[in-house]
Amino acid sequence: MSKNPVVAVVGATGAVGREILDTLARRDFPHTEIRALASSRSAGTTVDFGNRSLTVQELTENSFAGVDLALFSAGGATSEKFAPLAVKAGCVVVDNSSAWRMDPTVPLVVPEVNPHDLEWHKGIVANPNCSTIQLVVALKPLHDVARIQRVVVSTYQAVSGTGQKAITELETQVRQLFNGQDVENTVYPHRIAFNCLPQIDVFLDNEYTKEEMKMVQETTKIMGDESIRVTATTVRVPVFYGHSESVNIETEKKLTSKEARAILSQAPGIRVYDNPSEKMYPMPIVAAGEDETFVGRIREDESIANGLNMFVVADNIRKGAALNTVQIAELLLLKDLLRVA
Ligand code: NAP
Ligand code: 3JN
Repeated sequence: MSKNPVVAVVGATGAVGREILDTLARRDFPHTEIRALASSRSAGTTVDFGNRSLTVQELTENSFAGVDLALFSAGGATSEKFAPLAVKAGCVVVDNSSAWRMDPTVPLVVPEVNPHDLEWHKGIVANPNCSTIQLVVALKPLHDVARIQRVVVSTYQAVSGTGQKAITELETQVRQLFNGQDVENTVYPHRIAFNCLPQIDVFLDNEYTKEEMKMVQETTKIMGDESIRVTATTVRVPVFYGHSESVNIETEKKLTSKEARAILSQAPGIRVYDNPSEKMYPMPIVAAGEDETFVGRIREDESIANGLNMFVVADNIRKGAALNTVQIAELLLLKDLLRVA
């Protein structure tokens, strides 16, 4: 496009929306104007954009007039209603919710993995679930060399994945416990402070949670390979920022841990952080506030012929949401795809 785009951030007051604004400013995203949109609850308040303040406007059906690019993070219901209106107004949408992810007409993109899928967008591009993003960033380079046949993943997910209310709930519960007060839980079904919850989102008919099935389905769509078998267990832990994953893979071709380390060291978006003798391995306190996906504890699975284990950690609000969204936007601009076909 000949001019810099007008950009709308939908859900600008939320945990992800604020990080999107910060990421746009930090990466100097070319723009003519940035519009901060949220519900009527926060209209008139301000949000930071670099060293400026933006006044939040209420999201309405007319919000997209003159907007070229809309970055949505206001939940699935808002995306379902407003993304098609934005596209109709001539805007390209990058959507953080699950509303469009499994729609076969919508590309689901992680720039390090399947940037080519952006070419066929029809106005909406979906950003995957945070747990899926960091998983596929680590899987893709290994798949390209050794073909992954099966993935077993268990997650340890930070409360920021649930949004601002959950961050406050963990802080409040820790304070209540230290002050000998009764602990209240409103966001999660049980206390999250000093606890682990093997439930993220609702349970489905197959006894998995919705978060687990998002990981299963999104992974094969992004990797473009339906033959990869994936099984997941997702767990909420009392961490503020940074999702961790214990990942076991079975490959067609044998990879030694040394070979895997070398492949991952060359891969985009990955920082191999793996020196056990120095007690160096990925942790949420290492990855929080960083852009890369950290991979460590790389070792051969001695129980099978061609298997590897690794521990993968990323900042769920950055690479898991805001950064991936902005990277998609950057590619759309670079490839001149900021137009509706
Ligand atoms: P959050 O902190 O609760 O923020 C929600 C945002 O959505 C706020 O800006 C809120 O505005 C806005 N909003 C809610 N209802 C709205 C409506 N009817 N119209 C306009 N704006 C509305 O949540 P979050 O953590 O930022 O997550 C937001 C969404 O992003 C999630 O629901 C999810 O779909 C997606 N997400 C994706 C990932 C991922 O894995 N990629 C991770 C986290 C979140 P007000 O301030 O006015 O209420
Ligand atoms: O719980 C997490 O760590 C990630 C949460 C993501 C999330 C939260 C509420 C609604 C999503 C998502 O992105 O899958 C959604 C949703 O849009 O379904």
